[in-house]
Amino acid sequence: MIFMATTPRNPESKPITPGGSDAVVLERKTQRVQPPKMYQVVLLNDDYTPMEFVVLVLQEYFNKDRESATQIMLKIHLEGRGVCGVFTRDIATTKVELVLQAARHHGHPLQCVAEPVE
Ligand code: TYC
Repeated sequence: MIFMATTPRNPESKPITPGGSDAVVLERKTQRVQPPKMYQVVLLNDDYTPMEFVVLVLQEYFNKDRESATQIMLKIHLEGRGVCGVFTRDIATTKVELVLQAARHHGHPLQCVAEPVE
């Protein structure tokens, strides 16, 4: 008898055990892919870093246009901190390192952290 390859014939829907009736058949488990945990990169206010430097950082490392970079900088200046972007963990920690490196290079005390998003 010839069966079509795409139509398994197993009317009693018992597990097919090629190795004989005592073979172990593992149930197939549905695999679900979870979205990655996300991290927000936060800039902190201080009294010494020039406003212009913070605006440039937001444009350079967080792809903000001049206007939204200025708004975010002012929010940080007034409220103490501000979110610059949300990323996967590796991207977020890399951005923090790049910002800290640039700040140190220019002699500014600007602080930047990554924190998990709830
Ligand atoms: N407070 C700084 C000043 O008055 C400006 C500033 C803004 C510094 C944001 C850090 O993340 C910061 N020069």
